[in-house]
Amino acid sequence: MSETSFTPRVFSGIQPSGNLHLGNYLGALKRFVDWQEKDVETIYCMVDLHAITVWQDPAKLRHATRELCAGFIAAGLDPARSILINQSQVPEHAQLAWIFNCVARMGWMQRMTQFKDKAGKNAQNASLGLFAYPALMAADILIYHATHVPVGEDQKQHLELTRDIAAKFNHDYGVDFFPMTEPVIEGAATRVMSLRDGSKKMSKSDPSDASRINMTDDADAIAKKIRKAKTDPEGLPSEAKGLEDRPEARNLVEIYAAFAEQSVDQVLAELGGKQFSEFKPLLADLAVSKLAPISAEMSRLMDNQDEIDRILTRGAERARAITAPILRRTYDIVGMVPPVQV
Ligand code: AQP
Repeated sequence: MSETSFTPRVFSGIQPSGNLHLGNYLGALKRFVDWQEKDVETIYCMVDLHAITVWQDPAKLRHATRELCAGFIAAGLDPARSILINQSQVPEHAQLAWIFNCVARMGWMQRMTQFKDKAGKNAQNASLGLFAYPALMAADILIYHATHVPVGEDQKQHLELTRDIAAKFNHDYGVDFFPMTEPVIEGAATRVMSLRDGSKKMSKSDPSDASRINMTDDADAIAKKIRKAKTDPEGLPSEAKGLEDRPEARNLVEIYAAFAEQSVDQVLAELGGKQFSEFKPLLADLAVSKLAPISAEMSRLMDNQDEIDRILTRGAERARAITAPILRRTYDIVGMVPPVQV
């Protein structure tokens, strides 16, 4: 295990907290598939230990974890080419997280905007796990010595903290053991916004179902949500700067661009001048053509949950071949006595 050069390796995860949505798909899942197609090792995780930082009904959590695995596969992840894992089945994530809890500083955590957003006004009543979330996320990534992490824009701050934790660990112990991971935030829709309010990101926990397109929505529901999406009275501009200060309009154009694999400028060169009454049906058709097959495949896969459980068990075995030696070496660096044969 080299401590100075790191082989490219991709890791990322999604919480199985239900309502997997278009933002998760365009910002994360679709990018995961792109990386799988490159000549690099890819590891993707259903981060159930993160999900329980806020209350989860146990039966719903189990269902959401299997459904998320079905979503990964339906979107194009191949368990033979990518390692697909359920975080709690690979105990080294939580073990390294404890070490990182002792490396990260309280002040760093207090600056995390996601904690402030999720804890809201009642931060004293938030779980300790929600506060420590970014240290577990750093462990998820660094237990694989992952070099690249594809995520949506909202995770940028957590990835900067991952680098801070790696740098402090390396510095405190005088080693070059953990890599400086690169966040990979790319594509036309790195921050998909709510369909009801262009100033809020599309989110699993938004109480309004109309605010998001769920990956389990059928064609009718997708088309209806796009038809009802908030817009402004103007039509589409012919270039991107015409979308400034028009968050709802920008959001719909970016979603279109991401599905069409075009830039926003390319979309506007073609469709600029159209009214939203003309654009929305085009967007709905495109979204349905991309999402309906994924949703159908998810429900087919959910009919065979034993197979999903086998995929996750095999994934965990493959993952632990990577994580166990990295944890062992971390413990050695920190000064823990290794077990011996008795
Ligand atoms: N709106 C979004 N646009 C682009 N990317 C997004 N991601 C999430 N929302 C958007 C990306 O999806 C990946 C997994 O996210 P997560 O489930 O781990 O957590 P999250 O970011 O907290 O997702 P939500 O939907 O916002 O959940 P709640 O409502 O529970 O907070 C990440 O790569 C994320 O960037």
